[in-house]
Amino acid sequence: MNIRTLSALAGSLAALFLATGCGKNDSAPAAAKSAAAAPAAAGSGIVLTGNDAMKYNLSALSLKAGEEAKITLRNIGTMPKAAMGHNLVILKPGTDVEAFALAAAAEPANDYIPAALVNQIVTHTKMLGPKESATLTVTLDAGEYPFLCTFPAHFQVGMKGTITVE
Ligand SMILES: [Cu+2]
Repeated sequence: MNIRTLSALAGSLAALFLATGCGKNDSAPAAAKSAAAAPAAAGSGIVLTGNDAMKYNLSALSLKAGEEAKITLRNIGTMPKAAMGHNLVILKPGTDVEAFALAAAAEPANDYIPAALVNQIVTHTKMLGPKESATLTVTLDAGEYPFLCTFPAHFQVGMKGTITVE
């Protein structure tokens, strides 16, 4: 069944429900859910999501010092990458995050990674579009590591947090 058939089917189902006044229409959401669930299988570990409201689902992460960990970022939004991309940039302890975010926002040609400040980065994902995901594998020493999304204004709206490693 192709997309056109599906949407035609969804359309006629919606028309049917409108006509009959029946409010139960779980067929279309079920299809959407199974499509969105696919990236969840991207390995174990911490799953961080970013959405169209410029929010991560988590702001405080905890890891054990010296232990390898996987952190996956999933963009669960639907807006185009050019308008609502998300990344995950982990910075070294003590970094001036605000200054970093400002410098990053000025470098769209570099995927919003500030070339002059790469020495402040532990690791980072690429900028992700809707339904994309990326996994970082890290082994960190004890400390407080700031993280953020460097898409313009997202840090200022709250796409930031701290990884506490003990
Ligand atoms: Cu973002």
